[in-house]
Parts: sequence; C-alpha cells; structure tokens
Amino acid sequence: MNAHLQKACQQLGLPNDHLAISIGSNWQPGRGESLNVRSPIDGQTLAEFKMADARQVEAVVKEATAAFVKWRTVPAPVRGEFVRQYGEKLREFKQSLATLVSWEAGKITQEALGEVQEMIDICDFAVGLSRQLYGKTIASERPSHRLTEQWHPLGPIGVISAFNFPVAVWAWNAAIAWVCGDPVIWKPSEKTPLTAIACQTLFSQVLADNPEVPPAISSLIVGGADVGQSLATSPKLPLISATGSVPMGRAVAQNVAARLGRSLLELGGNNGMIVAPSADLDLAIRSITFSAVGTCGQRCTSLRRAIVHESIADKLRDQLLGVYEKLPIGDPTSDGTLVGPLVDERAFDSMESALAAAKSQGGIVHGGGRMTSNVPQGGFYVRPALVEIASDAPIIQQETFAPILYFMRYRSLDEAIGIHNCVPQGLASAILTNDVREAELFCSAAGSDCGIANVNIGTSGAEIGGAFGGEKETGGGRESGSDSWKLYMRRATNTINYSTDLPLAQGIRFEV
Ligand code: UN1
Repeated sequence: MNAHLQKACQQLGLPNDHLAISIGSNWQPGRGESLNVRSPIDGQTLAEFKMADARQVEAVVKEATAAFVKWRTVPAPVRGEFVRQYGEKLREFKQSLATLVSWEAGKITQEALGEVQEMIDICDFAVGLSRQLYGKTIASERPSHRLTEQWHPLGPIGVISAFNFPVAVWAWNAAIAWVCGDPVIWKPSEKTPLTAIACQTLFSQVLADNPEVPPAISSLIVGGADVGQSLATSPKLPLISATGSVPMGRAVAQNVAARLGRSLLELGGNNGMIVAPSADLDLAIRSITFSAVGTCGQRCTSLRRAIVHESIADKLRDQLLGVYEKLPIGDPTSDGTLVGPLVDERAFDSMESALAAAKSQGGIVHGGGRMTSNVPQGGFYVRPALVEIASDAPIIQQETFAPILYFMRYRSLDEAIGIHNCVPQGLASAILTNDVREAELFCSAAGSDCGIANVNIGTSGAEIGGAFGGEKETGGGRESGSDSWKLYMRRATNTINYSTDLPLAQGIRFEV
C-alpha cells in the first residue's frame, strides 16, 4: 500500500481487518460474498473482506429503531451539538479522509479536499438548522382555537450512496437526518467501502465523547444490491435516500412505493449548457472544462451537452480543443493533475461504446481513448472527448459516466432551450450569456426544466446551501440545503381549543 495512504489510514484509526457492518461502534463481520476493493489509480487491491448479506439487515434495522425511540426525544439543538462535534472531527481529519477519497474514488487532491469540505459545510448548516426546525402558526376560523404545525422526527432512514461522492452525499443525508432526530443506516457503493468505514470510525470517536448518544444513530452495512433491496423493502425505514443510476433508483422507488414509504432519489444527470453569442468566452472555456472533465466526467452534475450558438461555435470548439490538448491527466494524487482515472474498466468500456455509437450516428469525435504512458499502470486513464454531433442523434439522450462532451449548435434561443430540455434527465443546467433577457428566460418557467439552473457558471460544483436534486428521470428528490430537511421529518397539524365551547369547522351544527 502507498505510504501516504497507509499514513492516512493510521491517522483515521482504520482497522487493518475490515468488517462489513457497524452499529455505532460495534463492528461485525459480513456473511456475504467477498469484496475486493481496488484503487482506480493503479488497480491495486486496497482491501479484501466479506460483505454483509441481506439477512444481516434486519438486526441493524432493529438497533436503529431502538435508537430512534431515544434520539427523537433529545432536543434538536442538543442533537445539533453532536453534529457540531462530528464537523470538528472532520476538520481535524480533512486531509487524511481526502487522501482516502483520492485512493478509493480516484479524485484529484483538490476535489477530494472539496468533497470533505462539503461534509464540513453540511455539518455547519445542520447545526444552525437544529434551532430552526419550525412549523407555522395558522389563523384558525374558530374562536379561542390555535392551529399550528410541528415537525417531528420521522424514523430510521436508509442511505444508499454512489462511488463518485463516496462521503459527501452520505454526510448531506446524515447531518440533516441526525438533527431531525433520525438514525441513519448507510449502504455505500461496493467500490468505496473504505471511505465509509473511515466516516463510521470517526463517528465512533465522537460517540466515545458523548456516552448519552444512542450509538445506533449511525450504522454502516457494506453490501451489494441484495442489501439495498432489503433496506428498500423494510417497513421500518420510512425514508430511503438513494443516489446512483436510473435503473437502481427505479428498483428502489418501486420497492419503497410498494410499502408506501418515502424515497428521495438523486439519479442521472445528462446536464446541458447553452452558450449564447454574448457569452464571455474565457469564462466559457473555464466553466465548460471544469464541469466536463472535472472528476473525469463522473459527477452527477458533470456537463455532458454544450449547446452553442452557431456564430461562436467554431471559435469555442477550437479554443476548447486547445485546452483539452494540454490537460494534465494522470495520478490524481500528484500536484497539478486535473484529470484522474475512470473508476474501473467497466466505466472505460461504457465510454468506448458511447463514442462508437456517437461516431455511427454522424458524430465527429475529438480526443477519447485510453492513455498508457505517463500515467500509473493498471488504472483507466482517458483523454476527455469532445464530440461534434447533431442535436437529434439518439446518443445525446443517454448519460455516460465519463468525460464525453457532446457539442451541438443552435440558431435561436427557443431552439436551444428545446434541445436542452429534450433529454429524459433533469438535474443541472446552465446558460452562459451577458444578455439579461436570455438569462431570465432560461431560469423562468419556460426555460430550463432542471432542478438546478445556473447563469454564467458551469453545471457542477453546487454549494450545500441550496436544495440539490432534479426532475424527470433524476428522480425529483432534494437533498442538502434550503428546506430539504422537511423530507426527513413528519408534520403534525395541531388544533388546540382553549375555550369551553366546541365550535365546529365549516360552521357545521351538530347538537347532542
Ligand atoms: C453527485 O455527483 O452525486 O454539485 C453530487 C456538485 C457536487 C455534488 C455532486 N456538489 O457537483
């Protein structure tokens, strides 16, 4: 194992023998298939251990349910104090956790640090939120009555997360759920269990300083799809929050809906950007490059479609290709690298087949292909691709988790918005323009149909303060900031009569 990684693991207090299940600080071995965790950097094995199987889920759910009964009565600001301490722990271990994120998910150092910062930010947000979980007081139509609403903890929730944000997406859910009074059961991606084990290890350290906190407010189950399905079908988990592919989300949603539970889905992106004639081209180059090749095109928010006005298309394409040519691609832990590896061979195969399909549909492919020199051996390093293609080519409907940017041309803004909205996904979108009318139209009801619509920035890299999520096949969920917390709570409407009469609503007379 690489020396930096080894040091980071030691600092995080990571055990040498990994166990698949943790309820609070109680670790148990899995009884499922064995898992070989490989680093995207060089394909080397980072760890090998047995995953949990579906039959082990019930015991974890039972503990979380018992923890809920205690945690829901702890005052929310006191729950917030626990989250504050977790945030402090993350500050202390930011560097080590980021090193692990780089090795397990293949992120460049800057983006790995940014991911841990996102966890810290959501903890801070949740601490403030813990004093603001308020309902409304509503004017009652009856004399001497008070009509009001309260938000109560919902219950233990299941979090299913993806490899590309192996720790931040869990933290968005966990920090908010904890202040809302909900225990969290986490099934991380099988590709990134070590970062999850690290987060749970840090949780146990905070737990040790807070003996009154029920340990099972945080559990971890490293397992496969059977474990995910078992969480989704468990009637004891009122909310399942799932991030990943559309087929995974569809399966989760159907299982959760069958028992009338609540699901929060954050699925495919296929995000687009309109580049208008008045756009600042320098800003366009920088924002397109960060969104399209950052994280090697493996963010839900990655830019996949540039819809460029025909008057500036050739110039922008040439400048972009010039920048693509010089991109530092390689070991994500080396200073200066901007593009790290794809997560694995399967991701590389999907990129290859998407590019082949694009070619067969008339696309002109610039870049693409595997790099083998000046990169660590064993990893899947690729040249980002820019594909000039017609806006009606079927391939642009499809999201491929790789650095492929479909480059299309438009004449009128109406046409551009039409092309932009013609895909089945609806997560993030952007327009680059200096024309205030175009910007406002794009953000209006007649503009972008996505959950995130930006002006003069790229599609990726959202702050935690806003609600994060999207429409259509993206799944409709909202996580992280704004009032997303409401999904993690249940609302009770209370009518309180402080008179000796019993007037009925709607003026109904019912004398006995
Ligand atoms: C994801 O890719 O699942 O907006 C989350 C962003 C990040 C989160 C992405 N803050 O790109």
